[in-house]
Amino acid sequence: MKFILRRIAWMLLLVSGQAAANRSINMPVGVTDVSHKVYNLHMTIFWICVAIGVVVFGVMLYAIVFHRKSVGHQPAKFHDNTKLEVVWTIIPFLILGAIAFPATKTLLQMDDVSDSDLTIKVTGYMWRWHYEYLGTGVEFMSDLSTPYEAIIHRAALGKDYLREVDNPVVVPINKKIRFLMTANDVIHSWWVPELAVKKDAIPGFINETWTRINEVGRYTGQCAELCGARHAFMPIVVDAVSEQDFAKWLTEQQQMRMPPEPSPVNEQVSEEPMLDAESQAAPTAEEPTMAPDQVLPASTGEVSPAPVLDAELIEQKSNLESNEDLTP
Ligand SMILES: [Cu+2]
Repeated sequence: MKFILRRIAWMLLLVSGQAAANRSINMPVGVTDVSHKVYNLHMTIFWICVAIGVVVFGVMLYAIVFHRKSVGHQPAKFHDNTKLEVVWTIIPFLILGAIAFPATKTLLQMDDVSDSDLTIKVTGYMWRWHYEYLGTGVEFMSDLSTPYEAIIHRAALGKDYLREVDNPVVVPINKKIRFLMTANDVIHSWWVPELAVKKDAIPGFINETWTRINEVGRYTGQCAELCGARHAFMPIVVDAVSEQDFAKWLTEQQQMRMPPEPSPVNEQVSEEPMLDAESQAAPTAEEPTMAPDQVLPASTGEVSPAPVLDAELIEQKSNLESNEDLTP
């Protein structure tokens, strides 16, 4: 008996020692207030589970060892013991209540996207991410930048193997950043553990989430929804920078995207309206095609039907009226 107990004690010591030495087996504490709360919640519930485990298995082991039949114990008879049944219903209920209260509070905070300073629309593609900084004109694709030779192990693996992209998402620290998540083909999931953000990107739906990063740094993540052959090759890189650096970066990006000055030659040629995919996709401010309340999709993510223009309505109405004239 002593031998078994000593073995269990050694195993527990070993596991806890390893956990302390290598914290990476646990979830990261993260760099946002919400991530700290999520981590603390996780640890609280973990220790509650440990305590329950120790008590339950302790009682079981004690009963098995000291009340075994071979030492002459008779089984106790406590069928239909109301007191006991009430106690073992109330105790788990109280424990669950104690867990549910802080958990719900944190979940509600994670869900509150109001009063954001910046909104970034994130679209998942097979197999890359697209970022659009709403209202700034800045948008870009973010692709894996690990060389193909490294992926097929014909070149040395870099420090950020499969964790590097050509265009990272740049965000300011200490600002509430709202993310609108959607996808263009299949379901993806935008997951950056250190921001405690993991949200599904679903075609035809818009999910919302937010973050406020406390520390400057580079935070990496990956797609967390099995989305096809190159699911493992669509990493996420978030560069959190100071507010000044972000303003500088944004201005640079905007200048890069400025349309070239129209030359006289171009003006003569471009009499016919240009119909490229982009100009069709993004209506300009001069040609509103949406009613003001339809500019932002509802949080249910349903796509609003295309609004009917006044001219079309008038035409439909006159058609109806002329049909009515023809009916006998
Ligand atoms: Cu994906």
